[in-house]
Amino acid sequence: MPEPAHDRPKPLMESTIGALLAPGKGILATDESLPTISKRFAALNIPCTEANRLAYREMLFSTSGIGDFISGVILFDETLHQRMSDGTPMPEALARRGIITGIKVDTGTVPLANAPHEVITQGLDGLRERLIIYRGCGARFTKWRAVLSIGETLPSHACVAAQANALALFAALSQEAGLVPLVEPEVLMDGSHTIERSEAVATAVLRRVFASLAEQGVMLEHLLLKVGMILPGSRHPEQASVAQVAEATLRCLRCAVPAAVPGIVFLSGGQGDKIATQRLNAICHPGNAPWRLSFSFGRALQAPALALWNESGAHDPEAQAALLHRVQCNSNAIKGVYSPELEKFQIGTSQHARNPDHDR
Ligand code: 5MM
Repeated sequence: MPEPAHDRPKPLMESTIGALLAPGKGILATDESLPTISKRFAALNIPCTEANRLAYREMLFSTSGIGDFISGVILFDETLHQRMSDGTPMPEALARRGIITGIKVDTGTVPLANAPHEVITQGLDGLRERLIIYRGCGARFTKWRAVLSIGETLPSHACVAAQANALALFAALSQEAGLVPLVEPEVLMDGSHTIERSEAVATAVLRRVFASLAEQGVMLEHLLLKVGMILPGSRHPEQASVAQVAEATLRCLRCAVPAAVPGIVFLSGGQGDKIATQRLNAICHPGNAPWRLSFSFGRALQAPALALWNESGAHDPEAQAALLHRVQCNSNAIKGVYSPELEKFQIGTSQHARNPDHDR
């Protein structure tokens, strides 16, 4: 029988949350599953071999100075068990840079029965046992992504309820293991819907997710929420201003997310890297919210670095400078002090390389 909520391992989760939400720092999502990383590599004609996946991720994590702006990295199962080229296990290499290891624990999506256009996220079978292994390997937080689409009649109540229930079961099991769950209900931006519809759907989804979390006895103080910004559909003819996106996003979150949740981190969801940073800056203006706000971007942090990456190299100064620039810009954004002017001043990694203890 699981321990009752009040007996669960709280100090570890509290210190993990405190470190993940450190001022000026965010989370780097590098938990692309095999199909997703294959797609990203294929777009640049990079062979998707295990050696290339390792070299690419080693390049990202060994960027000098990254620990100044990144508090946590989300890994895919394969990466958690890999070693850097000097033999250091991945979680240890990250810890040396002051970065906490997180792990994607869902196993992807399959079509939802009786709902031809919707999916359900899998991975609950055997999760309790896997979490013990992940914690033993050094992971301190977990992530589960539920995907929901907007269409004329989508998402269905059945899909929202099933995804919310799976997220809550995942979160309860993670907390039982002393791992902080990153609860990610992602409403995709694909479609031609308006920003108003996007806000209404996201609000309804979040309300259902928090109802399910309550049903499963999940401690709100010991989880982080990962969500998308409220945007019009990517095929909607009118795009929204940065201010409109920030207003709609904050209104949605205030209506649906209890203040007991310590932090909300944003995914980028296919937005361009610079516009994602501008919108993050507008959302995170100080005093805007009862929760700490930050980023957990995948594509919007990695895209410029991946485009520059020389596939042979686990140490590629140009790609690393591009990554460092993006994490620094987003660090400014969560303090509300980013301006597009900063894009002109991409710093190189060399200034950090002068001090070998910089990341510790
Ligand atoms: C990095 O991609 C993550 C895993 O996606 P798949 O299961 O599809 O391979 C994804 O969950 C990611 O963490 C979030 O969507 C944030 O990434 P973006 O690119 O949306 O910021």
